[in-house]
Amino acid sequence: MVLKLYGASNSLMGGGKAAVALTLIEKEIPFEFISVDLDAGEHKTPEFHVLNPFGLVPVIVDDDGFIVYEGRAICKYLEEKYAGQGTSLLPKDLNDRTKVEQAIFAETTTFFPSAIKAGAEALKPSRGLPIEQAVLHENLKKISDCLDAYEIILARHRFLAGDDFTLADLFHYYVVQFLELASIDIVKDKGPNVTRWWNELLSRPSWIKLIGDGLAGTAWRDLNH
Ligand SMILES: N[C@@H](CCC(=O)N[C@@H](CS)C(=O)NCC(=O)O)C(=O)O
Repeated sequence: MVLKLYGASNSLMGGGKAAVALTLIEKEIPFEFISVDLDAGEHKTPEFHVLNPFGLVPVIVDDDGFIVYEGRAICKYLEEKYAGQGTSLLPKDLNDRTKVEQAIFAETTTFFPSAIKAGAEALKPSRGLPIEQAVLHENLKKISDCLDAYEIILARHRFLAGDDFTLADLFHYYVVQFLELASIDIVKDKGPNVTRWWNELLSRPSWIKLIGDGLAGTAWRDLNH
């Protein structure tokens, strides 16, 4: 049985779907994408709650039947299980690994929540709702402050936790397309190192392949061939 990735059927390569799909590609793990129609409530059925009691995507069912949900946990599991193949995304050395963990906590607790709140606010008019400017600005400021800290870090090395691309960088793909959809350019007017790093994420070959091939339903199958 090939590993199955359950993710939202919409074309937006966002949330955990992006991070998990990118990890699968980086790790050269064959997988089948199972499209879940969130609008139709396919993730709220008793059958889906067997996969994830929280009724959320992404979820994977590994080739041995092992089920994992929570995007970041899935990526870590894949890295550890398939440590010997593809890109290495977590160092073994304790200090190096702790640098990755610290960058992941900063992403998860600071960068990600601000990006989600800013994007959601900016997209309100598409749902016929007015933007609450104070909320938008508060969260844009939080992103900006976070990127100022990243600027100091990225002046020291190429990626967030050293000179190698790791899960700490990869988790930022959770919001790349969401921010684009909301027309929020987070690196506009930011420092040279943050801009270099962000552009490097956007032009990473695995990401280009994912958005190029992955957005159309049928093309998902091509990723594995
Ligand atoms: N903490 C979870 C969040 C999962 C999540 O919120 N997934 C969204 C799609 S990106 C979802 O399933 N939304 C459907 C809903 O809220 O009903 C993770 O990182 O995997």
